Amino acid sequence: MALEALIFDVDGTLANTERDGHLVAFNLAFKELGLDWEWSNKLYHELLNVTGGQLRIKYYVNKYLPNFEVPDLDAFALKLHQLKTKKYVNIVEKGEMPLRPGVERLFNEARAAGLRLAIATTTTPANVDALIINTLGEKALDWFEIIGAGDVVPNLKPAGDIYHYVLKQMNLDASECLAFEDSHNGILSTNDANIKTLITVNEYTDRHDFDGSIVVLSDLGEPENPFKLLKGSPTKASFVNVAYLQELYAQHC
Ligand code: XBP
Ligand code: MG
Repeated sequence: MALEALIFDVDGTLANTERDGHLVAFNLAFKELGLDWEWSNKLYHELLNVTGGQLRIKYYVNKYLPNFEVPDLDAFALKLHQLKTKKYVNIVEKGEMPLRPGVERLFNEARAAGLRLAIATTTTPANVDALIINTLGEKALDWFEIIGAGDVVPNLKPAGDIYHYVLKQMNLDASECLAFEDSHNGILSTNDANIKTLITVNEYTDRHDFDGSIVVLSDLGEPENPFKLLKGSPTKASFVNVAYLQELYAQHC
């Protein structure tokens, strides 16, 4: 077997979308619907354990607002979430959501090396398209053979469904791929699909359990801005490039 493809999570992995995008968008949507809810960054740390915006809203209502009355919580969460998606896309369209260090470079190097690229995320498809278009340009949508997103599968992460779906669509075995994740729910999902995984942490996930990962890094790094190795064997690499991925693949796959 050889390394054929790289599969990327989106939120927290490609960009810091949670703090600067999703959280802001949720609060804007609450305000516009006249709700007096405001999620703090501290509360959002907890709410992020629930993947998927609609499920997150319902978890919040059930846990924190037991007296909140609404005829149909599912319908309410759906409407609120649709507004939140619009707000999120607006934020991304303003160009306020840069990619994390090394992401664009690695996409380019991987494509040049003939590696196949895909995305596996629980976020809403419109969010992924907006992020890619506004950071890399419309053409970059074609860089990804499959953009597996949202409820295209029955169970969101931590279930492995989205990774199984992407592998099937690409006709690849898990052993031919590496995945990139940032969270405990993400590694549970790739573990379920048996895909070896690199982690880049962020402020919400730096204390998460990443059991099963092959390496945990601060970020992908750049030649002049090395990553910090948080877990895994030190090598000469100071930023993630195709040579480093091949080295990790040879060691772990
Ligand atoms: C991302 C999520 C998403 C976003 C919100 O998880 O959990 O729910 O927070 O997106 P991952 P939506 O990075 O593991 O894919 O509101 O569109 O669901
Ligand atoms: Mg993520």
